[in-house]
Amino acid sequence: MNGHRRPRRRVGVLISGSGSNLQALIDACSDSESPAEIVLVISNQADAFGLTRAQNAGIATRFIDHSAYPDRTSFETEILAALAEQQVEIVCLAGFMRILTPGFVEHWEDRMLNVHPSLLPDYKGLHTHQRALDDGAEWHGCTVHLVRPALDDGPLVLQARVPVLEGDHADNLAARVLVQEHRIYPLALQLLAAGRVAVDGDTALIDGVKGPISPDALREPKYS
Ligand code: NHR
Ligand code: GAR
Repeated sequence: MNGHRRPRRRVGVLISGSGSNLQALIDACSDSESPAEIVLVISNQADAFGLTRAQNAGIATRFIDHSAYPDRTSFETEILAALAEQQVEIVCLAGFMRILTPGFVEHWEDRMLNVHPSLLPDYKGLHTHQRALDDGAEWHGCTVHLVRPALDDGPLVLQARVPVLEGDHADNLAARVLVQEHRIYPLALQLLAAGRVAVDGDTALIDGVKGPISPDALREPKYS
């Protein structure tokens, strides 16, 4: 089975919470055609529901408690050891709530993805949905990007837009965006794992096309 294909890229996912994006990644990687395989899920919160999701899928899990370490670097050294032990090649942040030091980020340069609930570079940081509403934005959305040391920075890979509707509140707007996160995050991981993402400075190239691109663009002939 699969003997004629490249081995799957080994993926580690870092979480802190419910992990609905983790579930979307797990579901996509369960496809026998997936170029990516999730081999480890690490949480810095003991009670993160994402750990249960991983266990239910037969994926190895680790709880690494940041508060048990004197500083960020020693916490990250433990994460790096766990990732190395499982021979992880690509890291996905999925609601992981600890800022990573430049040393960790540089170790995973162009091999670490994050999903952010805005159309980056708009609305870096927190409370993105409320800020889009407060600005009267017509469009909002989400982005998958390669992680660089600066927060919510880095080459943009995929972006999905959602309309802001009359009467929207942050909660229902967030729910509409989350549906799209669950669509673009697995797609971006598949693209990276398949070697279809290149990086030129601050720009990601997806099959040679400058990112961010829309998931719909992947259905155009040049991508298939
Ligand atoms: N690290 C780097 N270097 N770059 C990014 O873009 C990162 C990152 C680490 C996490 C995710 C991001 C998010 O999902 C992420 C992106 C946590 C914080 C934060 O302030 C900021 C951004 C993100 C996640 N964390 C506090 C800290 O001191 C702790 C907050 C808490 O524990 O609740 O690390 O939004
Ligand atoms: C997602 O909406 C993700 O984009 C957001 O947190 C949620 C995590 O959900 N991330 C940020 O706000 C980053 N600043 P999940 O744990 O169910 O995947």
